[in-house]
Amino acid sequence: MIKTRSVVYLLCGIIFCLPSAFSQTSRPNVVIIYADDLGYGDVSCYGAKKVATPNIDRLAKAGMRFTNAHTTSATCTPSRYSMLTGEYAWRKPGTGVATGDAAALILPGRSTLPLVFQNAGYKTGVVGKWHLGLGPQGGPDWNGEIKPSPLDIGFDESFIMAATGDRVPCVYVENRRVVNLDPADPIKVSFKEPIGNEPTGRANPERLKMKHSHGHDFTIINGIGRIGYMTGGKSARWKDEDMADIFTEKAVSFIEKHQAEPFFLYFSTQDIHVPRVPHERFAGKSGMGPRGDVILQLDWTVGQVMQTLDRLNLAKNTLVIFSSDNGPVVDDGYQDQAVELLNGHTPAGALRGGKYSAFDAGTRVPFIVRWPGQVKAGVSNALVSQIDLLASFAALTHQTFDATTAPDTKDYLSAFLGKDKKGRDYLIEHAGTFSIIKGDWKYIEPSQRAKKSIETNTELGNDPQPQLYNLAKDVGEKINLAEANLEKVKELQAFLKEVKEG
Ligand code: NG6
Ligand code: CA
Repeated sequence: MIKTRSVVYLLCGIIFCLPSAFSQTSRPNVVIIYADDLGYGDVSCYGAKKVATPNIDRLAKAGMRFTNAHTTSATCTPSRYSMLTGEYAWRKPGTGVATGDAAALILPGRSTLPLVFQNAGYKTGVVGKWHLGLGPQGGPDWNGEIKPSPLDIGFDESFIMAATGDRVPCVYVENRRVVNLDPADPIKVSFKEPIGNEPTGRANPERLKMKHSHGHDFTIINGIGRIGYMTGGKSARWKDEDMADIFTEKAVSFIEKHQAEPFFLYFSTQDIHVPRVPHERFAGKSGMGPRGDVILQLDWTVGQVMQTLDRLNLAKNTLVIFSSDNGPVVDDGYQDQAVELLNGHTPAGALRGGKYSAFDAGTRVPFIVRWPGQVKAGVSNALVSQIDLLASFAALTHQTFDATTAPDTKDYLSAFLGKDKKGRDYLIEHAGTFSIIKGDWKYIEPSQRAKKSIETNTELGNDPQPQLYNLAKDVGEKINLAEANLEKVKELQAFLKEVKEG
């Protein structure tokens, strides 16, 4: 009798608990804070000693810190393309680093990460760096309506810069329009030939407040030479020093505005990409020059988002991801003393290579997931890829997606939530050259490309010979074991071929 009664109580309990448990755990707010060019070793919770990132550390302390999380590519555009579409960028030609006037790379009519959330009834927003092209073939009309834009592929609201801080046009785009544009002073942009007669870094170096070390010698905007020519749009031009404040303010107001409904915010910071121009609150504060200062600024940004979630009582029901789009680079084209003032800091931690590299520092990045009550605090060594966020969040929010347009994303939700500590069986990295990680092994395909970038002083991981590393024993990829393990090389070669053709 007692037994029957307790079973009945138990069943009633389950039935009554279900709706609330279901809604709590299947519709959390989701915020992805996506840093630019932040290396595995650039934050203190990943071992940095020379620079402190207390807010990012606090996020890590309350959440799961991943040690083996990857972007799909060692540069921005392809990493973001893969994360937002669930398709490896290398399957689609033209997804390398995009120019500032590139046409939209992600077109309407396919599954996307924001669309998964939109279909699940979320309000969706993107703030910060886009770098996935805008407008039709031939590029966007900067002086008119910008379409396609993020609004056409799943975002309800958008406040972005088109490409990068170092590429023209140096203006913000809100939804379909350039912000503060004076129609009497139209914007023209060219990446091919000079337009207008504004000074350039090449012709007028005396006008620069930050000199270039390589490239970046076209139109000077705010005292900084950029990639590409721009004329007009004077009232719309950004001031680099204020950019972190402006993007953070937009991210915070998006959260405030949608606090009463589920929301998804893709907050893609311009920090710590070049040009590194901190606000005066951070300038000179790290002792490592602008590169260190913008790490402090990035940490402040993360703190502002966390404070907002606390203030609005949303922290508990918000899943926050913090990560980066590719590995670190020290000299990426400006003389900003990043090299001289590094002061023993190791942006890639114990990893080899960096941004642009087939070695692991190219794609292995900080990755933190915080979701109080749902994700235990700790460290996970699971092998995870940002490409799987689409399928995993579709699983979380009980949505389906079109696997023909998003063929490479897989549901690894339980790995992202820190429950499955193994993650993927294999993972593909791309830096022009392909690599595959499977179990403890990493294979880098033979490549005739340069072994080193002289400009950025990065080991690119290319070698005409096959490379095989045991990451469990040799995370720094120092000892090439290919010759002694030809069977393993063959196995991974065949497997990589299969994935490429699949
Ligand atoms: C390179 C730029 C580099 C950076 C990179 C893109 C030069 C010499 N170098 O071509 O400064 O802008 O493109 O970086 O122009 S990413 O993080 O957006 O992929
Ligand atoms: Ca980047």
